[in-house]
Amino acid sequence: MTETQEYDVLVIGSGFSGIHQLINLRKQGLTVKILEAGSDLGGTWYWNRYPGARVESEVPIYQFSDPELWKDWTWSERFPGWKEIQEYFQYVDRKLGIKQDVLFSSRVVSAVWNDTTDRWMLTTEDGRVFRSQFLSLCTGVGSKPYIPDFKGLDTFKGQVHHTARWPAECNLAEKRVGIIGTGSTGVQVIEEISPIVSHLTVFQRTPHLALPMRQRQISVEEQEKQKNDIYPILFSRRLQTFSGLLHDLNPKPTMDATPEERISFYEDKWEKGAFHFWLGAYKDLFTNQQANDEAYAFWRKKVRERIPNPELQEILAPMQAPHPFGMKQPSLEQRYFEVYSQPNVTLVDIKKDEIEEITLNGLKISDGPILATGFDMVTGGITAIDIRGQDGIPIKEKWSSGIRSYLGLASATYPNMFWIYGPHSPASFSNGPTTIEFTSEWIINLIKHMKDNQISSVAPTEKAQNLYSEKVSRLGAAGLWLRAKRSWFMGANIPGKKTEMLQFPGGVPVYTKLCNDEAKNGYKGFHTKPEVVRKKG
Ligand code: NA7
Repeated sequence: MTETQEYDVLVIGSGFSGIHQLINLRKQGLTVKILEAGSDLGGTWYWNRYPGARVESEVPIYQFSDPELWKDWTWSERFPGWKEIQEYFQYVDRKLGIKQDVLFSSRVVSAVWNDTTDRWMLTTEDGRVFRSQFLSLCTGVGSKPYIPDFKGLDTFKGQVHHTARWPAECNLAEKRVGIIGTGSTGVQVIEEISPIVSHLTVFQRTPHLALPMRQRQISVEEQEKQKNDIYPILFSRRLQTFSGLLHDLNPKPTMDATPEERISFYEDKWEKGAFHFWLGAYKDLFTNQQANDEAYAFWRKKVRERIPNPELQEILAPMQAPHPFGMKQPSLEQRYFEVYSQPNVTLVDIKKDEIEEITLNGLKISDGPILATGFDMVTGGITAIDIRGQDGIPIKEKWSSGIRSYLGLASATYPNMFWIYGPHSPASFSNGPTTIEFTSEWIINLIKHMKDNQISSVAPTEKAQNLYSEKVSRLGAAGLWLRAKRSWFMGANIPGKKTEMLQFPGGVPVYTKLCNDEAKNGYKGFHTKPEVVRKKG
């Protein structure tokens, strides 16, 4: 029998969220341990090492804002790849000694709350037990890979790899490769491997309405100048825009602009690249079908210009939009639409004839398929753990009929449990580090408040939770989100998962105001239990 280890806070996951929690909770004099399933730091950047994996938020705002962590770090590109981001996490460790407080290869399988002692008890896959007053879920939005139930997959003789479980050694040169899935991941893999494989067959169910990345190298000199002049300004600007990026939505209704104005606006966004054409668009793109159609027509024209073959044009950028633009996550591409003109690439439109069975002959790929089929997004990392709160009901069961949260960071009956960059938070509608740093600091301030006021535990009230959860649903219903079939934004990519808005779609400033008001009002949306009650218990 191993001895139970006791901490003030147990954090699950060592990506941006977990590391931010560790660094800043330690500053409060609290004992903290991170339990991490992987064997190194990085979270999503540890797991997603498939060819071409690259962040879609740009530097410098895609990093920690603490000057200690940027003053002598330089990036090489506007959108760094996974290797460079992994190196960044090693740098953060060298600076602040992160790994000393992380237990790697420690997958948490259960977390059970004891309402008498006000402690969480966590158990890992290999049977180790840990106890803490606070539980911080930093499991990320895409930590549970989704593999569709393809008949014949388990008997398939070739190699099959899900992109988020990419093997360290995998040489695709001269191989005949197939890829299922053309989401953000699929786009990146396809671009990267198409020049090296002997043949690539892409199985597309839904065309991907990708946007130009406009990648570029960034020099040390450029970054040094920016560090002196504007880094702190850029980091604070992040909290003022809808998306936590540096650009913002345009409040003007699309159809109020003249056709010339509109085209010039779209051209400008297109040239800037990245998410400017999406999260810097006319705001009614998200709510008005006509406005959305205008944006799609521009996108289609731009993309078709890059595809000489009319048949391919119709599969990749159809006349009829596959779904409202931006209601499924648009990826950032570098040469995606040119790939299909290569002689070694075949595009198979499986829209009408979905792949049900993986067979060597059926797919006509001799060296096995890559599964870029996504994740049980946003909730999957949390519901994969058997988490039981005051009433003993697993969170997976509780959320089967819909996520219940207060402020996208806590849930009633699960005291002293918080999550970062997860369900009902702005999560992927925002630049990761923006929402992560804000939420992490907010949680730490609440813990500080509890310590200062001898509070042993807090949990959202049902009333506050209902109001907030209804707000997320209402904001979701006001958009065109539901018109996009199988979108992970709505949980609709996973068969059987409830279709609902998984993230807060109201923008970062609205979200942060709700959270800040709650703190200013003395955390009235939470039940509190004083220390003294716990001691008697
Ligand atoms: P996504 O965006 O969920 O994409 C998954 C892709 O896999 C998508 O093209 C799906 O087609 C396809 N898919 C899923 N199931 C099947 C079946 N059964 N048959 C054929 N094709 C299928 O996941 P990603 O990993 O690309 O991206 C996830 C997020 O991670 C991304 O948005 C970034 O924020 C980071 P569909 O569109 O459903 O027709």
